[in-house]
Amino acid sequence: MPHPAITFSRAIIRHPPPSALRGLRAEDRGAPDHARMCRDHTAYAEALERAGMRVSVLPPLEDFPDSVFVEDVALCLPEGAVMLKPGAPSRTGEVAAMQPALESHFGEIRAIAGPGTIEGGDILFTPREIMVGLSARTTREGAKELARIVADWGYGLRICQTPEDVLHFKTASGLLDEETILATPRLAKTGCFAGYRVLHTPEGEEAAANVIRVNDRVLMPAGFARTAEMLSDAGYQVEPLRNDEFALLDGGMSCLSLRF
Ligand code: CIR
Repeated sequence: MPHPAITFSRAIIRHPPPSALRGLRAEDRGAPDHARMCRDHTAYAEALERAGMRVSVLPPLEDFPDSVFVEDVALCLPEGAVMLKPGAPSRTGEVAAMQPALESHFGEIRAIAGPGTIEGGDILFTPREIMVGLSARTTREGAKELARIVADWGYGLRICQTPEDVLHFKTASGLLDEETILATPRLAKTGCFAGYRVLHTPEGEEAAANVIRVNDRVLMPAGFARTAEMLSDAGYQVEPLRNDEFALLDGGMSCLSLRF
């Protein structure tokens, strides 16, 4: 099994509120079922724990239907946390609600002031660099502000392009180890992963790209047998998790946690 890219010991997640039924979605394929969402969320937390993380579960925020997708509001780095600035107006208030939870873990908290916007789903942190995909949620100004904010921590930031009609850069990619990325062929074709080893999602399984490497295992959405087999054949310990309800809101493995 290839070495993990980064090791994690803690995760922060937030309980899905009943209002999640009204969460944002690119295409309406029906509302998620709240009870099933809670069940899958618990299973996700347990999977993080099995991977060796201590998981803090924050209370639900009824005023913010998408607040279960905590990844979008902060970037957690070893040197400190950066509060981000969602491009979706209904999600702006989630940032202030998250900050107190991070203050107990990080000595330094910085923040994107705007006017640019940037969501965590568009940020792929690798041991070499921070990649940011511009999207309908993440602007060039937002990416450039993040670059300025993390420069004195020694990080280089590379701006890429999230494919059109794809919510986030990491909807179509996930880091598997320090040099390997799982990506949809459409995103990989842009050349943004030059210098990395890239594994492509099989045709028809593009929705499996949003995996997360957590210490000794890869968490991935269940129901993508060919991707699971490909990753397993490549030496990864794969843990498929039910994600149908979150997928109705365009959410996947990475969005549900902040890991550090
Ligand atoms: C949204 O549209 O903002 C949510 N329904 C889904 C956010 C998913 N987040 C992520 O991929 N990082």
